[in-house]
Amino acid sequence: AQRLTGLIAATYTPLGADGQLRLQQVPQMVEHLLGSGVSGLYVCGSTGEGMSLTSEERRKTAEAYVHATDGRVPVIIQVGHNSVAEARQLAAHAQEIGADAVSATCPSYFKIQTAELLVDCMREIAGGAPDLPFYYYHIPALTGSAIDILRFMTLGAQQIPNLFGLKYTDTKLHEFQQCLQLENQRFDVVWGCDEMLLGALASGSTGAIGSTYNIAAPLYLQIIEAFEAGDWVEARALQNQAIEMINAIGTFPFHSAMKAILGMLGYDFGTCRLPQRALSADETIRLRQLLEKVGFF
Ligand code: NAY
Repeated sequence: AQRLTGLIAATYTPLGADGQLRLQQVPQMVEHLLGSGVSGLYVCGSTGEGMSLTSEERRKTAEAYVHATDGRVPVIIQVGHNSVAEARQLAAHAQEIGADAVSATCPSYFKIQTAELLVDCMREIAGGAPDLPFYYYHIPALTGSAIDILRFMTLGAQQIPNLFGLKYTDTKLHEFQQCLQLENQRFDVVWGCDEMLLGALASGSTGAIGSTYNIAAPLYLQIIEAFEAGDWVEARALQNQAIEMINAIGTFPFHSAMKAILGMLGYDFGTCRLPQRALSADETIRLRQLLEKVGFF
């Protein structure tokens, strides 16, 4: 399998006014993303509200993105679930429909305390899609499991045949850098914090998965370009623009605000499902004003 490179958009899941899936919006979004320079899709993650969908909805959403993408860029399906058995079935489905990779969070209701136990969970899930590369999705702020990620990857290298990499969604750049070095740099470690992309590039990142790549891929591609050209002043100024944009969005419930922005851009993806709340009409106006102030619109 090939490593992921460039910007991977963590896709949104389109919902209608009735709160149900509205997957006819997917092809148009995929064209927008590929046209804006995105080089992969990460489906049903945090951004895609994977945890708020039924398994049937997750399968349909995965199918819609895989079919619309039609092999042009890699599509990774996030299958994490509190039920390890359910996650394994979702992984098997991802392999069946021709996805390019599978990724999973750990169960999070019962907290995982040790790297050994996490290996047991992930071996079970990754085994559902034995022919696909598997990426553990490390996002301790949301799962609440504080395991030693370096130890997990070291053990996983021996015990999970298709463990290919890691989606690293934490802010510890030094730990991220060490993950890249592990086992003779064997793992594809993908960065997950858009506001720190430049720092991650400096630490050796070659791929990043994020939500704001849905709306601002060209800005982030400019950061990568400036970084590669060694133009640090420019790279910092561009990253600063991204930070200001993210801070404006983060004034509101993040993913609901992102879905509101998609609407402003002409992609009606509805709003987020419970337990996330929608923005009020007034908040949507303020969001637009804040984004105008930072130069996004
Ligand atoms: C996903 O959808 O699974 C992700 O890729 C998560 C990455 C995002 N983190 C969260 C918690 O949503 O893109 C980031 C994040 O939205 C961004 O850095 C702004 O904080």
